[in-house]
Amino acid sequence: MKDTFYITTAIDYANDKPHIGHAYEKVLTDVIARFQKARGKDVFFLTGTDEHGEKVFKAAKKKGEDPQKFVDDISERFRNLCTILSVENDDFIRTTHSRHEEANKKIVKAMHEKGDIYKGEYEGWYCVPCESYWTDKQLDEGKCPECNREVEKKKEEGYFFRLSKYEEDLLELYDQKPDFVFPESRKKELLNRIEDGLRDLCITRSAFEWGVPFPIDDDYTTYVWVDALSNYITALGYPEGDKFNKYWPANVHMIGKDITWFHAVIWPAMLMSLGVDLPETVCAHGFLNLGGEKMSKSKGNVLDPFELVEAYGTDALRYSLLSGGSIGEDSDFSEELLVKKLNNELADNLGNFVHRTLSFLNSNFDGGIPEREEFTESDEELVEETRRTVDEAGKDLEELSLNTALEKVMALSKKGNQYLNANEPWNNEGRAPNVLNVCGNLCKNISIILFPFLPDCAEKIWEQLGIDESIRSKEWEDAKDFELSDHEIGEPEPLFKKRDVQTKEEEKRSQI
Ligand code: ME8
Repeated sequence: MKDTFYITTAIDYANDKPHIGHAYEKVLTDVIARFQKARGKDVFFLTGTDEHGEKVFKAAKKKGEDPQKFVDDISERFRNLCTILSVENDDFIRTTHSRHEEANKKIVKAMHEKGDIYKGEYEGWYCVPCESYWTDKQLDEGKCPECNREVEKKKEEGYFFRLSKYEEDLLELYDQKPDFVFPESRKKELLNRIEDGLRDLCITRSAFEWGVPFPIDDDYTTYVWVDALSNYITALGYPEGDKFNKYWPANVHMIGKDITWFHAVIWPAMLMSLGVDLPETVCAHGFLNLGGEKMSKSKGNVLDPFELVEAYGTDALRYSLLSGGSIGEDSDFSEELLVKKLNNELADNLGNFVHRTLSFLNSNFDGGIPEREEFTESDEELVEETRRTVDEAGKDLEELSLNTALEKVMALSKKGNQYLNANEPWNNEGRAPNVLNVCGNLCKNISIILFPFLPDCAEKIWEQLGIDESIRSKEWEDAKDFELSDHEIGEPEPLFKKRDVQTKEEEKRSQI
């Protein structure tokens, strides 16, 4: 049996349409899922929508819509987002679906049976956008310490989860499992907060709110975070589903840095209460800033991933998201940056190498990759460089360093261009078969290690190389082989079209 690999994204609030931050998280997760498949793992990739809670309810009311209809529409947009981004998720969980609601009730009941839920009263400051309570001490100049927005005083009688009971266990977890939270910098913040003391968590809301009915008391619904976090196991059919037995515990929960507390403290405490194994790693990615500023609707700098795909294509959007910087840090994103990368890196480097190679094969070798003789030193160098890149980029991906892995793939294509320039097959008939054999094979190998990042582009390269499904390997290690020989290729076509660096902003300005 194959090793399994279970990876999830956060489930997105169905209160508004998807933005570029959502696209970023899905693409990051998709790269890891595709890479693990290329490594031979049996991968399960889950994403979905978080459809309950006050924030979603208020958004539906504001539009004058029935909440279920409202979330149905928004959830559909998130599904479409996966499609246009070529994100290959295996399941899409919705928290308003009965498969989730019923399993979530079982989870709350099991925590209750364990003696971890009790009735009490809570008074605190509530932040609706974060769906979180804060104490006086935690507030930042009277505002929410997470998002800096206004909070409201709320007093509620409700049910509490004994989070405080798990304080020691959580500290032990952080001590014993150094990779539980990635990157390291996030761990320190969490440890400080745990060491400050954990308070029990109010896990119910009054029943008129939009949520899963609380299974212990009809007067309440379940707190949206207890509802949402459980998606990672309800989707697998917890408690006895085959998928649960097969894929749990998750290898990676990919989430944004703002929700690390919920995933790295509350979620493991819930799992400890249930007696269920803990996930391997909670990977907290940084935020995308737009033009150096935090993305916000009020600033009007929220970019729509649908518009960007429509304008520049999936590969260009995926590439610009993935090459922004290290996963744990915030990275800058803008339409201008996207176009620059499309022109300078995708078209001028990768597209150029593939097109030069294929066009030369087409016009000089009758549309085929010729046989070759012994490798010369120069050929050998490129072959070795390829094998090193496959190993090193693979290691980077295992360590969740996606941007450096992608840089290495692109550096290999640059090496291909340099090799062509240095060997000048157009001026050297004797060398030409070897050089073109190596370059044809390199195009094939690049497409294998490019596939997790830019699957559409890799498919196009395979097609132009005449490598159909029956002989197409996506296995990572196969990118080390230079075995294509006497092989007929397809029709060469440029992979990328260069674009003007005129963003919508500039367009607007030029119209004034
Ligand atoms: O937090 N850049 O949903 P959400 C990068 N429903 N990532 C960003 C981002 C940005 N500018 N803005 C948001 C929720 N994200 C909950 C999750 S999981 C059990 C429940 C990320 O729609 C954010 O960090 O507000 C989160 O991981 C994801 O997008 C969904 O955010």
